[in-house]
Amino acid sequence: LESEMIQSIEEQSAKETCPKQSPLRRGAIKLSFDPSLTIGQVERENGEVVEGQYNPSDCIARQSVAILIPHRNREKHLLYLLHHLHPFLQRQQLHYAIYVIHQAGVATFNRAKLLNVGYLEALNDHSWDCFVFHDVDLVPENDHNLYMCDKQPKHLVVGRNSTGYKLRYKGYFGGVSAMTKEQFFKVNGFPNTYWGWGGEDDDLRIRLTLQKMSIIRPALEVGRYTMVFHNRDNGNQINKDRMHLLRRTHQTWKTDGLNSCSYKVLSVQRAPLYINVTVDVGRPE
Ligand code: UD2
Ligand code: MN
Repeated sequence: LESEMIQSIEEQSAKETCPKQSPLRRGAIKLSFDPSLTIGQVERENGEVVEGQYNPSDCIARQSVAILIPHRNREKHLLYLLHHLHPFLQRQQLHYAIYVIHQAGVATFNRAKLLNVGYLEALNDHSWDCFVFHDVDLVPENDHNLYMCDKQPKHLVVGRNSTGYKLRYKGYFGGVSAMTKEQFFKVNGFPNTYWGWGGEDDDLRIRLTLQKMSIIRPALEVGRYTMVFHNRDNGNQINKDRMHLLRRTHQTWKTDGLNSCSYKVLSVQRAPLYINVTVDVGRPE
């Protein structure tokens, strides 16, 4: 037994950092969305994921990445995303965990605040290097699109099916984006004060520009996503204040963000494929 232990310790220390370019990647893949897919099936396909977390066994991952998904009432989209994202991330040889931040109650949805909560709560588990803020309905089509952080904040959705795979506008930062722990901390996170649809992604863009950061993106053919079709949700009506709020971001960012994010965690469930944080984020004042 002792020699076995020594051997396993030796193997561990002999483990090398994973290569810069994972040999497991496949490039563009054809996505399928089978309406009869079940969570049990996705769990069976991902036996190496433990409580939403995965660590490559044969090399040391270059980054530890927390994927944060704001969520309410989109169970089918979540299932499709888990089905595609787990193998996708494993092919990139990342140490990662998937967090679903579930807004409790029926008050107006607050995507940005949920993502702040996700950042703060995930850091209780591990000192993640990198955070990926991820819409539940966006599925990446090409695994060369790296879910890793860089010297500058990264916007991963260059184009998607529903908008002809073109960038919507120059400063666009919505859908899926990646920031290091330090970058996100430096901008004081997202604002907490955007209730309903729209504007919160532009606010984050303004925050990082104020800190002299700039957005980088993968190549057009790599940053491709399929958005699963949906209508506007109940409880996520358009935020009519957003233009007004965006004009004030340069004054408000310091006091509206991570440092003022008050919420109540109602439960943390460690399911096989994700960590579900159910949270009461309050309601608009
Ligand atoms: C765009 C952006 C999104 C966000 C939003 C405005 C893209 C690709 N995405 O998405 O990042 O900036 O505009 O707020 O540009 N959600 C729920 N339940 C709800 C409502 C929302 O889970 O009831 C979550 C879910 O993760 C969803 C995300 O919030 O993907 C954004 O909401 P959306 O999909 O309705 O908005 P969309 O597609 O216009
Ligand atoms: Mn959407």
